[in-house]
Amino acid sequence: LQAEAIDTLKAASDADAFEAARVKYVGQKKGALKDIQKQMGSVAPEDKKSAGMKLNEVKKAIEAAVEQAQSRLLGGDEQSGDPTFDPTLPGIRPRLGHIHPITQTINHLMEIMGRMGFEAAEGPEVEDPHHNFVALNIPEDHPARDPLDNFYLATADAGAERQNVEGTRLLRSQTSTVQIRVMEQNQAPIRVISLGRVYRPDAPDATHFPMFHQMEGLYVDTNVTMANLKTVLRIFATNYLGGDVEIRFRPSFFPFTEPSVEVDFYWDGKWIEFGGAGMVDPNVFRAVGYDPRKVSGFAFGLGVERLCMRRHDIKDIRDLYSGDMRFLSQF
Ligand code: FA5
Repeated sequence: LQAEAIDTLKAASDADAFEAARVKYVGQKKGALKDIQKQMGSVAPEDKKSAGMKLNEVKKAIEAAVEQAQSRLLGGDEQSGDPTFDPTLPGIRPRLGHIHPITQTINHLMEIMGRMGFEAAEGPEVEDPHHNFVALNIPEDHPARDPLDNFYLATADAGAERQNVEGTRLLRSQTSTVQIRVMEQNQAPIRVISLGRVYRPDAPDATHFPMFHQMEGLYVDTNVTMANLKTVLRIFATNYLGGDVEIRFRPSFFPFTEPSVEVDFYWDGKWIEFGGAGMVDPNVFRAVGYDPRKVSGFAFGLGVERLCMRRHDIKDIRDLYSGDMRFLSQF
């Protein structure tokens, strides 16, 4: 058997002949060696040892011949084990991932604001009512605190969401939380932005999503005015959206700014709101231990998705979170 197997393997002139010989002699199911191995059970006990040694010898010799034939026919070690590998076929190009359009937008916004001297600050996405509401001058009975408008975490005190019960936590509904955290830990002057995720149980449509991103800005110093706020937002908008972008400020209300405005850009025949802003309310300064007679400041919170959509002409916010490669690979 040994001589026959070695001759056949040596004679194999192509991959098919080699494969047939390999199966015939060393195949795991019906190979000749397997057959002999099965018969070992019927060998007389006194002959078992020598028969076993002989079988091993034959097996090694044939396996060596298989390897030789394989590297002769298939050209080397890297293909061993896969005789069907064809090194002449073109390879499959691996698909490289890339940065998500919202992350690209965040990086771009940070760069623009960085040039105006704003440093990046961060805060947690799981917040307490103090930072999300109380210190922002949002009282307990304010509709913004409604459990239907927020993602409260299930805590031991279910139903106690509206009170300032110790341990109550929610997914932050705005990045204004970071204003409080920054002022708690730093003295004026302050010039920061904070970019991150916020969560609201809003029904998804073309301009709303339950998870989105905001860019918060906070500027605190002496003698800061509304003119400073409007100038910074105009410079920002023309830098990010282009010199011909039209923006407008509308009077509005936020508990944590006074006066307050909403900011719109003009897009496809319509005014679209992209953020809120205003002069920091004296109550907010008091909540963080600042003296509102000595400092003044402005704050703004802009929707990152809406900015990204306007710049890249994306008509539906849901495309950004569909995970559809046909959409994402365009960025
Ligand atoms: C706020 O969240 C205020 N914290 C903004 C602010 C900060 C005002 C500092 C004053 C001072 P508002 O709820 O309007 O405001 O949200 C701000 C922006 O977030 C909106 O203009 C919009 O661009 C974006 N936005 C709001 N809800 C959604 C949503 N569901 N999906 C996508 N973007 C949203």
